[in-house]
Amino acid sequence: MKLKMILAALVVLSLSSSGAFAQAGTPITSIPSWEVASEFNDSANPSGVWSYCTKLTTFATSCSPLSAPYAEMYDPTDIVGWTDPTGSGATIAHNVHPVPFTTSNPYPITVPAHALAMSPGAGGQYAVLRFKAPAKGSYKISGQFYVLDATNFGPGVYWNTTDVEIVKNSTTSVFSSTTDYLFGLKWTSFTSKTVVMNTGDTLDFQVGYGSNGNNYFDTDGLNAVIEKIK
Ligand SMILES: [Ca+2]
Repeated sequence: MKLKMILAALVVLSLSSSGAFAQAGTPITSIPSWEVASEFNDSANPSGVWSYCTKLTTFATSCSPLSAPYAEMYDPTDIVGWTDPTGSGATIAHNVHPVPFTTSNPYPITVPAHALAMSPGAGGQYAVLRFKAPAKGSYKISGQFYVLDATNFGPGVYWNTTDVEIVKNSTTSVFSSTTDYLFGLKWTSFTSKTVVMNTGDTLDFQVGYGSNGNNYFDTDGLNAVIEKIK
C-alpha cells in the first residue's frame, strides 16, 4: 500500500513537472519599450523618439529646444547634456560613466551610473524630456522622479523643492507631484500609468522649480520605462 502511494506521488510529480516544462516553452511576445536614462543622447537632439526642450508653464504648448550643449563647470567631461541657449539654467544632462560619479563642485552631488540629472531654470523654466509616440497604441509608463541634490541649508533657506509632471500633448496631466527634500519627499513614483496615444503624440517628463519659487539645488533624477502594450 505504501509503495502504491509513493508511486502515485511520483506520477503526480512527473505530470506537474512536465506541465511546467510545457509552460517554459511558450513563445515570449516582444513588447516595444524605451527607457529615458539609458537612451539619453548627449550628441543629438532630437534623437529617435526623444527630444529635450524647455517650457515656461506646466501646460505651455511651446517647448523650445535645449539646443546648447552642456558640460558641467567642474566636471565637463563627466556630466554632459543639453541646456537652454538663453541661459535660464534649464538643463538635462547625465553621468557618462557606468559607475556612480560625485561632482567636484562646492556642493557635490552623486549621480548614479548613466543617470539623468534634470534642472529647472532660474525663472521657473521647465526642463522637459519629451517622448514622441512612434505608433498608435496603448503605452504603459512606470518610473520615478527623485532628488539628486541633497544640499540642505535648513528651513527658510535653500533646499530641493520641485514640481514634476508627465503631460500628454501639452494639455493632459498624466502624473503630477512634487519633491521636497527637507520634508521627506525624496522621490515620487508613477507606476503602470496607461496612456492611449496616436502616432506623433507627445509625453513630457518635466521638472519645474516647485513651491519655493527658486531653483537652488533643484536637480532631480528621472527613471522611466515606457512600454507599448497594444
Ligand atoms: Ca525649488
